[in-house]
Formats: sequence, C-alpha cells, structure tokens
Amino acid sequence: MNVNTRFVRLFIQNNFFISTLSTRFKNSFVDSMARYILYVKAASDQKSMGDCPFSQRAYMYAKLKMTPDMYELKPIDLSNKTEEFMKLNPDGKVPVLIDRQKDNKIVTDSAEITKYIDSQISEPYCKIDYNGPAVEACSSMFGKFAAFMKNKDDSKTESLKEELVNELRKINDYLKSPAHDGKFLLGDTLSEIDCMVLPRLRHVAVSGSHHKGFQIPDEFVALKQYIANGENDQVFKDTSCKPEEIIKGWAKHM
Ligand SMILES: N[C@@H](CCC(=O)N[C@@H](CS)C(=O)NCC(=O)O)C(=O)O
Repeated sequence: MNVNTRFVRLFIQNNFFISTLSTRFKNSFVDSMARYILYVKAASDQKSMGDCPFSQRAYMYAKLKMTPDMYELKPIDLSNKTEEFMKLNPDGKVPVLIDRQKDNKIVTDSAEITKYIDSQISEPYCKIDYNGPAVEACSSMFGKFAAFMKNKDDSKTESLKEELVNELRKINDYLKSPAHDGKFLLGDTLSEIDCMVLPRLRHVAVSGSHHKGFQIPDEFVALKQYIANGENDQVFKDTSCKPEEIIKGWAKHM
C-alpha cells in the first residue's frame, strides 16, 4: 500500500470512529481523539520519555506502524501512580496500550502490545513473526546485564561480568554469521526484534559504563556497529530518553 492510500484509509477509519462515539464518551477524552493511548514511563520532568526499555519497545513499534495522529503518548510518573492508571493496570507497570476503537481494550506488557498493534495494523510488515537465530542470540542478554548491575557481592562480580560478555558475544556472533545481513538484526530496516534489543543495549552501554566501569569489548565490532546504526536511526532517536535518566534509574540498584 502506498503512503497516500494508507493515509486515506487511516483518515476514513478515524472519522468513522469519531462519528460513531457518544457525546459523553467523546467528552471524556481530554487531550486528543487518537485511536490509541500508550502509557510509558515518564522522565524526571514528568513530560518526556523515561528510562524504561519496555516502554521504548512499544513506542518504537507504534512509530514504525502508525502515523502520529493515531496514538497519544502518556508518560506516567511511576513514583506517583494515579488511581486512574492503577485501575488500567493493577500491576502498576508500563507500558500499557488502550485501543479506544475496540471498547477501550487494555493491553499490558511490551511484547503483547507489539503483537496487538500488529494484529490491527498489518503494514508495514515488521517481521513480528520471526523466530530464527537472532531470537536465541538476543534473548538472555538483558537478564544477565540486570544480574551484573544489581549484584552487591564482590566475589560474584567477575563471573557475572563474564556471563554478560558471553551474551553480548552471542549477539556479535549472530551479526557476523551468514544468517545475518544488513544494518539491523533482520535487514536494513528496523524489525520488531530491534525494538526489543536496541533499547536494552543502550542501557548496557550507558549505565554499565557509568556505574560499573563496564565497556562493551572492542572486539565486538559487529555489535558496536549495530548499536551505532540504532543510535543513528530516527525512530530510535525519537523514542530514546536522555542518558541521565538511564543513569538515574540504575543508581537505585547501586
Ligand atoms: N515484562 C514487562 C516489564 C515492564 C516493566 O517492568 N516496567 C517497569 C518500568 S521499566 C515498571 O513499570 N515498573 C513498575 C514500577 O517501577 O513501579 C514488559 O515487557 O512490558
């Protein structure tokens, strides 16, 4: 579908939606008439994007799949959650997606949100159903990073660091393998899996070095290039928080 056709389709969809709402329901929408509301972690200013890699995954995916008029971003102050937000998600976690067009359907969890968006908006195709070697290569990295960052037992530092480096090596090896080609994990454009992995790698690069003096080894050339490609991508840039937010977020665990 070309851009014009997509725009016309979205326009018709949104207008149909607006015209079928009751006035009372319409009036309860304070900020906009966008079909989706995406709740994400707020930064310290309570307005911009905070340091949650799961929120960024959902936000990146929304940007890849939607035009800006289709969604409204609502940053949530996680240190002062409103009653309204707790009613939406009693777990108190972000991200949360609301689909106003589907009876205010609530979707929690970043992976469920990207799946849901994909079920409603098929184009552009972002390879959400991919299940090849990049999944295995990337799936354990953030858990090992969190264990390394949260550890307070000096006797475990080296082994936890080694486990993290091994996970980073898996990603680097995948990127160097014949199975891989392109700037991102599955080619030259961002796929759903990049929305999961790039925000997490940014946490490793920014707060690993700040709090623990950890550097991604220089020998991981392919991995470093992948991170740089992400940093240069507009969708990634537009959805990224300030590095200070990441540092502040991890400081709580030091
Ligand atoms: N598995 C969830 C994890 C979401 C998550 O842990 N979000 C954190 C922020 S990064 C959160 O909302 N924590 C609640 C709190 O800090 O009060 C997902 O992928 O969406």
